[in-house]
Amino acid sequence: MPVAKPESSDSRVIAHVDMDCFYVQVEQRKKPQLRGLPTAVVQYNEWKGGALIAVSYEARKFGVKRSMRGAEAKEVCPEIQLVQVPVNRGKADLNGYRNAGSEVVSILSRSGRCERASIDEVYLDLTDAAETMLAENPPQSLETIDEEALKSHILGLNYEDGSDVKENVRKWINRHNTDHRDKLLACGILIVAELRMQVFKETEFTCSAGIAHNKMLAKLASGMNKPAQQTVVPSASVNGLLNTLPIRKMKHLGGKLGISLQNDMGVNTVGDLLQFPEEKLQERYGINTGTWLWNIARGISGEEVEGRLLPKSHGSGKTFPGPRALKTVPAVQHWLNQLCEELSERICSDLDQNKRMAHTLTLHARAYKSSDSDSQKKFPSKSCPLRYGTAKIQEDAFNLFQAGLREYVGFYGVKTQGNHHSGWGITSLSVSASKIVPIPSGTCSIAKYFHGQSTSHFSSMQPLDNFNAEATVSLPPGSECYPEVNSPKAEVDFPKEESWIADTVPDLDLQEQKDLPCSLSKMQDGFTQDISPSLLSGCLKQNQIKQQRDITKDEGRFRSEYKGRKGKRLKDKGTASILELFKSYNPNPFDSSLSQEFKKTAEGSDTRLTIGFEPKGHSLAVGKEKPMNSSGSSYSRDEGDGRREAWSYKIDEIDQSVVDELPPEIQDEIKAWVHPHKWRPNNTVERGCKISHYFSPTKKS
Ligand code: DCP
Repeated sequence: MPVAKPESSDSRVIAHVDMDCFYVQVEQRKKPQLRGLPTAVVQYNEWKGGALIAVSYEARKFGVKRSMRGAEAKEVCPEIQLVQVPVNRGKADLNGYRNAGSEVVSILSRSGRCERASIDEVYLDLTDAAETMLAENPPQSLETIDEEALKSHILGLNYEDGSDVKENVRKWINRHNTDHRDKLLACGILIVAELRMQVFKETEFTCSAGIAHNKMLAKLASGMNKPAQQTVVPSASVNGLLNTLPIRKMKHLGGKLGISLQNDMGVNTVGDLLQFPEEKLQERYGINTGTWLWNIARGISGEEVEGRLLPKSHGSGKTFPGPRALKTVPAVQHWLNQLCEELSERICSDLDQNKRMAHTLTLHARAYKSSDSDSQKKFPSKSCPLRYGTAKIQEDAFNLFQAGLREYVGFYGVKTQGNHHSGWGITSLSVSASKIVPIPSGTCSIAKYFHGQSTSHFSSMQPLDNFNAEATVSLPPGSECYPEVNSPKAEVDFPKEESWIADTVPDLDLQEQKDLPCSLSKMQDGFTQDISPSLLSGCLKQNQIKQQRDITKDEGRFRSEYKGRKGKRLKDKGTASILELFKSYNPNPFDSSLSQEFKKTAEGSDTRLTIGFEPKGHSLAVGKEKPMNSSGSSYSRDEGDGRREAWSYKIDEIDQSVVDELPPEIQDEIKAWVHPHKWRPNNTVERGCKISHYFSPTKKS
């Protein structure tokens, strides 16, 4: 829970933009004949016409609600148009909605810092734009104010005295005798109205918005007047808004904390919190939460708009309610394969388009045991380092599942059940890729020279002990109504978003921080440890590019060289390039005892990286491993003793310029070893110089 920074919050201009009945609008754009008709989008499901997941405002007038099934909706509104969510691999395919959300984000992000909060919600920090407008082009100087801005709802403005509402809004926007903050909000009104019109013009989608001095208030306001309207919260109206607001409606207060406030403190509305001094709230709920509660009661929130246009993680899931529960391991594997295929596609396209790499694969499941008194036991979520490539993800996810199942039913239960029903059933499955970070530019510049060949990934030999238990996911109540776990809000696409998402999916960031082995967490803090080789391997495979494997000899060499060696401690954890990392280690790169190899060994607190050049085999090799004992003093390549990875590249396959990026003394050594004709006369790079070049589906190997 963020601790508020009151001083920074009250002169900002923040907007929360929320698309109206989003999936319906996407479907109506595809089929314009549906526009204006009562319409709902239903999940793929034969039972009672499927679950409604989005309902148009025309249908809402008839009493159609999201909690209904298609058949019920038909009862209250016989003319309702039910549109099925697109289906792929036997599950809902949300790509069309995701892409439509991205279209909107790209428009909104033009005018200020933009945070994509869910598939159809965005926060904008418009402070700079508003300040500039106020300085250069204040509302009073404008000849006309657009109708869309005049339709704004300004909390606290009297709309009931019979006077011309739009005229009152115009006066409010044009006020001279007001403070700087309200003047900024007036500019915000004009900017947001303009943005919403632009979104409509370019995408045909309508959206609603809240405009306030912080994210919390903007979010509360955006839902107050829908569809296609905007609501403004001047600071003078904050108390009025919060006084009567039910406490459970506040972000973070929909769960246990909200219940405790109601039951233990008698707090039913946000305004009720005002009676408690900060110390009292701190005493009861701890320093941070106590301060946070004290602040929100006053409408104070220092939460920043993050400046993030892309999701923090990707997820793919499916539920199997009632009789559709999966009862055999092969059935689970079949569905896991489908989910992993989708996940793999998405992370590869993220890599291709955004140059971002995911680092953690997590499996969540819900299960029941029919014959067990311990039926409350949750299926443990599991995670492991993510390897690129559909087959690898499928293999790892299946291993994670088996590890989870062993824990859930006990080893004996898994062994004996085979293809037969043994009293357990899986009612939901999902896989997610998280810890997504941009590829550091230095590493990218190295990666581009590797041609995707000769990769080997030892981590496929990871023992199951390396998988980490996580808190079990709890799906939202009524998830039967939403058979696909991977609805954008239920999945982990945008895990930072609202309370019910937090209730639905564990906060992977926090969980993983806690549960990952420390070596991995530390490496992820400092640098991307697994950049080009496994990455190239996975995505090139995805794109049907032929891979070669010829590493065996070099692996063997690295295995023996790793053993017992000790490097220097990693000092600069923020190093972006893998070469930078190497440069910061081992001032004496040559180890005479290594004969015709040179090595650079980097040791983090418990992870070692080694780069080597093997002249006879004309190969460059990169290795990484984890210590076998907790003291970190002994490194081993024996199976089961930790995690290790190594890659090797034939020198013919490496562009000269990759060597040019190595430390000078190493360059000299390599060049002396390598046959001169292997090098071109200058440093030109033959192939495309962007990493995306290597993942383009049309590229030939
Ligand atoms: N969604 C879903 N399952 C849910 C909730 C939502 O699949 N349980 C999807 C369908 C929605 C989209 O996410 O169209 C956005 O959800 P919102 O809660 O923002 O609702 P809408 O945009 O549909 O309507 P509103 O205009 O009330 O925001």
